[in-house]
Amino acid sequence: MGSLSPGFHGRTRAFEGRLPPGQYPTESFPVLSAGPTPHVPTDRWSFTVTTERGETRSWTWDEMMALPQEEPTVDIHCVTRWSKFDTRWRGVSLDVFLDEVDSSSEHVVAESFDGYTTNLPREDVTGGKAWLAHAYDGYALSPDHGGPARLVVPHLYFWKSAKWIKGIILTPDDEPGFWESAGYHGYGDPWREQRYWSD
Ligand SMILES: Nc1nc2c(c(=O)[nH]1)N[C@H]1C(S)=C(S)[C@@H](COP(=O)(O)O)O[C@H]1N2
Ligand SMILES: [Mo]
Repeated sequence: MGSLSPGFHGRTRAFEGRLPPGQYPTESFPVLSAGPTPHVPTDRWSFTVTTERGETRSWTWDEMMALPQEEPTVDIHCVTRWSKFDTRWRGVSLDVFLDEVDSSSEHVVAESFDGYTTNLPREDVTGGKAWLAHAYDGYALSPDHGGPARLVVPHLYFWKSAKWIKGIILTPDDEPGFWESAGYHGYGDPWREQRYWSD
């Protein structure tokens, strides 16, 4: 106990109830990428929602930036056990995009420019719970952290927050993504410690 600074105790108390089991708080912002960082210029960027019937709706960068913008401040939790409190993003609620398509699918797969995929229930990316974010802490999102735009789904482990997102596919069935096919949990609730298949 003697090795902890007084500030640490104050901080711990302020964040009481906000640290999921098995996690530790960090001030830094680690970069976790399965492969090299793709560089996607915004003039060639687009975001596409595809329905189960193959119908698509796409937005260019400028069209996306003209949509209503939100500034969520949220806690994020990585399955490698770091949690970061009060991260500040700017972007568009996924509701805005999903409201534009006609689909009865209850699952989605997020697809990224690096080939990464991750599956989520539609319920978890609607109702004000998920954003397509293009700025972090007041600045354009850096390529390492998923710029020009990434998914932010703070209530699930951070691997669900696809960096360099290029689209969302609506699927009738749950289709495991990159990490979910490799042993990570299909849903990934940090509060229930759903890290691996066996959890
Ligand atoms: N496209 C893509 N998205 C990704 C990843 C990735 O490798 N590729 N890694 C995931 C993992 S495991 C985590 S923990 C977070 C890390 O985001 P950060 O690098 O901004 O901390 O991004 C997630 N999104
Ligand atoms: Mo991760």
